Amino acid sequence: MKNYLLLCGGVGGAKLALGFSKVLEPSNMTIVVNTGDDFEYLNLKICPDLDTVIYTLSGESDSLKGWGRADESWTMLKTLGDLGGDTWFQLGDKDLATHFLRTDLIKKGASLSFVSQELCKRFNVDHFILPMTDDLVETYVQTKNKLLSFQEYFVKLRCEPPVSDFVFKGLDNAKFNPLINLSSFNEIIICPSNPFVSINPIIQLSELNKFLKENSNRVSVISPIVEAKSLKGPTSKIMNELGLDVSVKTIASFYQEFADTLFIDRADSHQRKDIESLGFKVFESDLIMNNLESKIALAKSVINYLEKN
Ligand code: FO1
Repeated sequence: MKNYLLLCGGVGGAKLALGFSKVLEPSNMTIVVNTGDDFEYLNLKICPDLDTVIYTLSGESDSLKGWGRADESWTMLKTLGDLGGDTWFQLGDKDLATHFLRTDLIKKGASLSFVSQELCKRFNVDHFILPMTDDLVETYVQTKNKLLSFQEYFVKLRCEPPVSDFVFKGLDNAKFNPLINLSSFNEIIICPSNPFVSINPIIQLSELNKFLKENSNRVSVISPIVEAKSLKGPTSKIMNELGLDVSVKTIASFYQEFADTLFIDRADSHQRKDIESLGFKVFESDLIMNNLESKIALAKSVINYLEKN
């Protein structure tokens, strides 16, 4: 069995990561998660994508929303609102415990990698889930009049302002996660997460960026676009605003220097030739993951293909 490294954002990527975790042993896979969405809120260190992946693999995530915890209660949030506090970012009571624990460990000097491994242990997740870096990288969104912090754009303003660019503060000085030995992985899978805000901060980290460019024959992308629509979140809206065609071909162009295989949905079969002309090997599968079976089925089809090719 080959060794797989998954690059993952939040809700969309976590679905495929869950499928992979049901097929591969922990010794055969590691998940690297975007931390550009992390921020401080009410003096707590919040890591939405890491928590989404950990909750999803532990079976503790709210399956409807895709983020936060199942069977959540909202007493703190309601009380905070009653007292006139800020409630635009919804922190549930159970979820809060994670943020308290993480903030406390970090204040005591622990790295984000250490905290993530601790949380995995406490949530009984055996697979390795690590932040892309232990350094601070913060995603900002350039809108017409204002540079917005990512969560302000995503949650507070519900992705409404048109976007013209993204800024990843701290990226130039951030080191790719030192616990990850890139050369030990035969295959690198770019999950169907938002390429602009979830995957780009990861693949722009210089060590990983160089590795991917030099080893693009080991890198596969699972398209986040099916039939000109995002599988999850604002990917297609952002593509429109950036003047890009909402298609799997645009996804191929975006990743052209980093990857050599693109998994597309059967519904996008007609674009196969265009993508092959960009130098990609193309594999068609069912990319819509709306239940556990379809997540496992997609993971199996990706793994079966890559084990043979
Ligand atoms: N997403 C929302 O759309 N609204 C929220 O109020 C919200 C709260 C939240 C709290 C904890 C957490 O781990 C995630 C949360 N998310 C919320 C999701 C998150 O902000 C986004 O899904 C990601 O940052 C994008 O990947």
